[in-house]
Amino acid sequence: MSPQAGLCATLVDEWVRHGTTHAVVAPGSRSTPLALALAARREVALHVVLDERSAAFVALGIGRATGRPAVLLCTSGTAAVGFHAAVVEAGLSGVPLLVCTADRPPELHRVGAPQAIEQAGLFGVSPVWAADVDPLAWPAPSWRSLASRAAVEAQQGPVHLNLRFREPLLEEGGAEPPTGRPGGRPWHRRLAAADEAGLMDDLDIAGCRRVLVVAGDGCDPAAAGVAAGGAWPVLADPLSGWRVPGPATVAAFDAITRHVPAVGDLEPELVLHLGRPPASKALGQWFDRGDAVHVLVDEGGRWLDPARRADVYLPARPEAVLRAWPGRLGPPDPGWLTAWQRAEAAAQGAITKVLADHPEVTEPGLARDLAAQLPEGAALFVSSSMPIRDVEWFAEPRLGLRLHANRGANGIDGVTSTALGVALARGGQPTAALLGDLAFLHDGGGLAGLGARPCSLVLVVVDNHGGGIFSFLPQATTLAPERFEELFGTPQAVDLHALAAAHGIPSADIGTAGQLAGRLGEAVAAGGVRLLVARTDRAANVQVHQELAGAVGEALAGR
Ligand SMILES: Cc1ncc(C[n+]2csc(CCOP(=O)(O)OP(=O)(O)O)c2C)c(N)n1
Ligand SMILES: [Mg+2]
Repeated sequence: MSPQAGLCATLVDEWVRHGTTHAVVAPGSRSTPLALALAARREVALHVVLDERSAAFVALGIGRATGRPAVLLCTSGTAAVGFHAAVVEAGLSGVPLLVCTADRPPELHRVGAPQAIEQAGLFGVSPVWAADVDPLAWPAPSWRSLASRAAVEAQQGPVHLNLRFREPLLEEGGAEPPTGRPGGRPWHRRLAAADEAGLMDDLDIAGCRRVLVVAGDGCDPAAAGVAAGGAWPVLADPLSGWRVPGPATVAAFDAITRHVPAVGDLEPELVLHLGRPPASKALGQWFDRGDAVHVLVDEGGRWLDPARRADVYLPARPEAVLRAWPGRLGPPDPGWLTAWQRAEAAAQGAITKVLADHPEVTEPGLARDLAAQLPEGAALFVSSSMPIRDVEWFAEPRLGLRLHANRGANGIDGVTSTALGVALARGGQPTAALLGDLAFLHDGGGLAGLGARPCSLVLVVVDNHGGGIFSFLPQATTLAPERFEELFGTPQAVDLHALAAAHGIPSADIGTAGQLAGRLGEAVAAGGVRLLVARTDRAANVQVHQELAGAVGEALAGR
């Protein structure tokens, strides 16, 4: 199967599942793969119109009359420009329209190839959503999601898919699209909150008794009690504000889901993802192996689903769904919550035991202890890389701690400055930051004038002399050690105390795991800005993570 023929068959199949009934095609050669795929489906009425400007207005009229997007297709070059007037009108009127422009592949651009113009972004601000698609760059498992999202977004106005087709454009033989959702369902759907009741029947989830909640950034911390006291296990990312003590709270989900054979009784039928997904790869991979129905709830209706797994996007308040749905879905399996509670208890016990045997500072231990020992009412800003993972994976549930992290783009930049912003906004209330050494050095400019700021801020830097996260990647074991260090480990040997002193910021070492409480207490009591430095070793850090995972695995197997 050629990728582009397969992609086109998949696009059309998903669009048919979304109810597409009309396609308007302006003739041309580069658009052959999609034109043939459209012509192959009886469900789609095909209208061929020579002039692209007219074709686009015909499609606009169909969208106006039916409330559903017509597919509009042309070849590459000025043909695509001809669509522009109707796309502008569809954008301003909010008329559904699915605009597909065939394009030449990237290697034929800017070399004098015929009909090769810049088509990505051609329609400016008019499209509600756009994708520039090289079929070779999109793996087959992503095709249905791409098609489905285009159809969902096109309900609100014009969507532009720029499709970079390569020769041969005419493929022999049929192309099998990847399997779709059962029952002819589209891959994704976006529902209005009002459609929720229909959703239960449609997805056949009203009978689901093993419901799992994944709570991430985007939940309302004020509703933490609803989640923690509910009948469904809540895998609570600390950034959700819902990692509070309660019968339903599960904190050690990363460690638990690393051990698939040991967690068979924890398999959900339905997963509600509330807000942004956690960093845990183990959790995502575990979901990929299961066959649960996934529903993504986000108040802003954002597509926070990098795995393209969600059946349904529900633009609703997470806490509202958590209040309303248990009543609609019927009584949960009695053993369901208990199974997760046992797993959580076993995992937490194993983590505590392993860390108790490490009197030296470990990165997981530091994250766990810092989150536990900050005073009531404190805030903690956490930098990307291992600090946010260690807090997500090892911090225990507690009350009275607000977590913050720059997880929109996951940069390691601006960390001291963001922490300062958080601290300034909180007046004299204690704020701490858990930062990697490279992240701390990256924002060296953020130290300027910091000591004189009117706030209470304890900067805790994990100094593993470089990028510790990279030691967990295959690069660490595959590349020659010197090459790995040069490109990834990026060792640094800055005297962080001297750096702080140069800015007039008092500092101290955290020399052992047991010293954190004292140093933190002193720093918080002193107020102002302080630096605490904990030295760790990157190789030893990989080992302690492995030791923790192994211990949790054994504890789960012995439940
Ligand atoms: C602005 C920016 N540059 C580069 C990266 C890529 N990056 C991700 S983690 C990392 C290393 C971070 O090291 P450190 O802050 O010491 O944390 P550690 O990995 O040791 O936990 C880098 C360079 C990034 N995420 N953001
Ligand atoms: Mg580091």
